[in-house]
Amino acid sequence: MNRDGRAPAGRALKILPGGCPLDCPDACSWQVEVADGVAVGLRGTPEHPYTRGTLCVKVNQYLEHTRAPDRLLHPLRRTGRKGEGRFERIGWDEALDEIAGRLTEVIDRYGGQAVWPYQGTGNLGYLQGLQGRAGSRLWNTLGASRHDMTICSIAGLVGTGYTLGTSRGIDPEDLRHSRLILLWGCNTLTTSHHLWKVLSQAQRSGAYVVAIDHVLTRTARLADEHVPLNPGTDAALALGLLNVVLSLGAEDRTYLAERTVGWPEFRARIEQFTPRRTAEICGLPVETVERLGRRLAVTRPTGMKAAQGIQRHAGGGMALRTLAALPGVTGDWKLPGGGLAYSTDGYFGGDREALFRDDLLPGPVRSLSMTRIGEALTTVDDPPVKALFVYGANPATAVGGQSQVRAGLLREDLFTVVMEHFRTDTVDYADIVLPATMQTEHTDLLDGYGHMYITWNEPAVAPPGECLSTTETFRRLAARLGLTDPALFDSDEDLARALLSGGHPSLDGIDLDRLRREGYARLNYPSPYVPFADGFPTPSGKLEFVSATAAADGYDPLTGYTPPQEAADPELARRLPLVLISSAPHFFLNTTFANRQSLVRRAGTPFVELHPDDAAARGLAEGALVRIFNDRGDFTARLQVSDAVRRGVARTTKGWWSKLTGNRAGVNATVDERDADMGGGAVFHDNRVEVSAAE
Ligand SMILES: Nc1nc2c(c(=O)[nH]1)N[C@H]1C(S)=C(S)[C@@H](COP(=O)(O)OP(=O)(O)OC[C@H]3O[C@@H](n4cnc5c(=O)[nH]c(N)nc54)[C@H](O)[C@@H]3O)O[C@H]1N2
Ligand SMILES: Nc1nc2c(c(=O)[nH]1)N[C@H]1C(S)=C(S)[C@@H](COP(=O)(O)OP(=O)(O)OC[C@H]3O[C@@H](n4cnc5c(=O)[nH]c(N)nc54)[C@H](O)[C@@H]3O)O[C@H]1N2
Ligand code: SF4
Ligand SMILES: [Mo]
Repeated sequence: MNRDGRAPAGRALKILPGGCPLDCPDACSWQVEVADGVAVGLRGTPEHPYTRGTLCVKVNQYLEHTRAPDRLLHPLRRTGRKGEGRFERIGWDEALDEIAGRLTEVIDRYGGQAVWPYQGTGNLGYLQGLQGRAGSRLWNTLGASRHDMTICSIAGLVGTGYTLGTSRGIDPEDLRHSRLILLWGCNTLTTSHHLWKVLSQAQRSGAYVVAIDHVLTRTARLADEHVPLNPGTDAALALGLLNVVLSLGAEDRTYLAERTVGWPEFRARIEQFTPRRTAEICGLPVETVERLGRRLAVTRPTGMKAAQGIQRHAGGGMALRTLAALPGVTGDWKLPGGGLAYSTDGYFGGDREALFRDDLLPGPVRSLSMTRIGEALTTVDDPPVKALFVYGANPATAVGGQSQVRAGLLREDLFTVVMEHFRTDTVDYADIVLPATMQTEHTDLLDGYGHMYITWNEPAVAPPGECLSTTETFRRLAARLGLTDPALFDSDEDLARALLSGGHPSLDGIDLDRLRREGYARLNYPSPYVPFADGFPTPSGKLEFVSATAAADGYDPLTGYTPPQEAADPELARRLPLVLISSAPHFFLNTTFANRQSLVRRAGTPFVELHPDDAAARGLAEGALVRIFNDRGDFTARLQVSDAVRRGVARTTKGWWSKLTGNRAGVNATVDERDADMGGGAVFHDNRVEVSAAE
């Protein structure tokens, strides 16, 4: 790459390698075409085996997004009241002086832990974003509170960990070898469409694809079968399918004897999930459970994909723990294309600790949960959070318990800095706003949680206005704070080299020079790759149906089914009959792009989708303005009536900024801040509501 070519107009055209930093498992490799210092073209890298030359409907417009008229280009200081979004332009010197002064005051009076670096998923890069915990060296030096990343995939990471000893499953590309593919609540065509190419290739060569989702999604429409189960009942379905497998004697006895722990106990549990009981829990015809169970019993290899959507409830961690156990019974873990693909995060053996530098911490510090920001800002006082540094995140929109979140952000005594690209809902609550670079303007190194490649992102153009990268902002802030540890001033390339030089075998032969030259590299794993051929990284070295680690953490030692809390509560259902699912929007990435007019036009207005029977029971017609509410809060949306959703389920999407839709609040006003069963995960889909006509 980095080739010099000829632009059609005869101008010199440079092509620079990069990659998409957004929170998407596909982690696309891209090429930026630059002419006269201006990015004139962006495309998916044609020869990249996973990107295959395409980006997506959202990121195809990324260059326009970098040049959008509403882009933040200068530091700002608040002039109005918090939440009003009135600011004046200031210079970087003034901004850094004020931040350094306020941080010093807070730390002197309340200690470092009164500072909360609140980093979200806006950028997943190792240098500028979440994977490298950008800024961690500075926050460690100051002894700031640790930010606990609970919002997305943590419950499943913990759950799969009990069974497998790791959350790493199979290489999603290996699903092309599967004969039966179970998609557990993955709307692949929306949330990771490059995987669909792998799945459709398998389908064309005869694989049977099953979409398990209470919504007939775009993906479910293209599957061979759609299984619309009750929300939060996946683990019960998995156990019911295994019950059928056992009744046919199709379990892999050799694998069970040699490679697993706790089979007699797990077998007894599976026996409790008869097809009839399973069908009742899942709200499915008993024939569906039996038919799919028979198919599972006779089809090797069976590959499964589960993502984040299915774990956002009170039994979400357990659901993933049990899904990871299923291929241990069928023996699929030993076959290419068999097993569970959850996350490939963790295959990259980069030396993350060399970036984080936790050795710089002055002592132990507390952790604050990303999803409990409302509670933390309004109730914690040991010490209280006095300075909040938000970057790559939009908590005013993205987090549950929205009214409490906003009450916390309104606190006059809270000093809030937001580093951003655009004036999000959260920016309106900032004291100081800092303009951040976008992906074509800074250096970064990325991996992906849905494939086995790493990517180098070369800055292609100069940042517009006064935008600064995250790394540079923290270097300057460290200097302004009078800190002198050289670790705080490492260049981006120093950081990248430190990350790549840990000596992990996944990186043999991959160094910075090669990455720069080639743009991306596949990590050193064979393809196809059977991950646990040499054993499982559990304490026993085997797949653990019974886990002493889980028991020590206070969980059922045996994997099984934990029902959702609100969704499975019949008492609550009388008053709030609908389970609200707010899944991924097709045209936004979380709340990113919800200000991009061309995408907003295609996304339409905020909607809620109900089954025709549920709409009729409430006297509501298509297009009606409705109020969706529970005891926590409410929001308004346009009604869509469709039998694509199950009775008893209401569907909307995450993403919309309330200020741009003219709404006081969004879906997260109805969502609870409480934790899922494992890892402090979020419960976005364990949320009962009622819907009525809006006044
Ligand atoms: N276009 C787009 N792509 C995205 C994102 C985005 O916002 N927009 N977000 C990105 C991020 S941050 C993430 S974490 C991933 C999420 O990726 P996914 O997990 O694929 O996305 P979701 O839409 O959250 O959930 C997928 C499906 O799960 C279903 N579902 C919800 N609860 C359950 C359940 O209990 N059981 C079953 N079987 N199904 C259930 C929903 O109806 C939905 O169709 O996507 C990433 N990709
Ligand atoms: N109701 C409901 N809510 C949900 C979910 C759901 O399923 N339902 N899903 C949840 C999930 S899975 C996730 S991951 C979270 C996501 O929630 P957040 O982590 O808060 O992510 P975003 O909302 O996309 O906001 C990211 C912001 O980072 C900014 N940004 C991007 N790159 C950079 C950068 O390099 N530097 C700086 N300074 N800023 C940058 C973007 O402009 C954007 O405003 O939302 C969660 N919220
Ligand atoms: S959002 Fe996902 S599919 Fe789109 S360009 Fe980024 S990594 Fe690729
Ligand atoms: Mo996420």
